Amino acid sequence: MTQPTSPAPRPRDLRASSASRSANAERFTTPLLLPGQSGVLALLNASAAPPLRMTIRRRRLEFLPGKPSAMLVYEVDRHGAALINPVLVIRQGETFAADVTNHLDEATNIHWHGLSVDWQMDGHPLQAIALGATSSYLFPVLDRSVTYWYHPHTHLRTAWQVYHGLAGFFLVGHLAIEDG
Ligand SMILES: [Cu+2]
Repeated sequence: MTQPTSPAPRPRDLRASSASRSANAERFTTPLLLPGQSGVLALLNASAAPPLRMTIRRRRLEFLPGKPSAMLVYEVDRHGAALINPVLVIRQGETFAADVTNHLDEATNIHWHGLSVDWQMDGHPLQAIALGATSSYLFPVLDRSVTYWYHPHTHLRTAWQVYHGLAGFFLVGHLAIEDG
């Protein structure tokens, strides 16, 4: 009976991977984007609030230093700070209200993905916001606490507009932060 000739497996040599890990760490200079009080994905408490005044517009955003990207964004002004594609947080049972102005050079609208909303308030392609126009969205938040999202439902342009940035989170729940 022959013995196995191949050497027993050894613990993996970690030196190479730890060296490549540290090389990778040096390349990652852009911190992970987390929801904050302003900027991209800012948290916005929509509970017991007056109607949000939101614009849909073009913006150049610099996610990587020195490499600005041409984007389409949802934007809300909060005391002079721009909230870009804000994370909208509202308690179940409250009424969500937003006046949304389209500053793009094409029609768009907002669909409240996953929420139980009357079709006339839910960004049906027939309910487009014309160039320069403002549409008012108003609906009771009937759904349970889950992560939803919002995005355009523009006839033939939904994917293009989403790819270029039009998407945001809509959370049903309680936001335990002071957002002024
Ligand atoms: Cu959707």
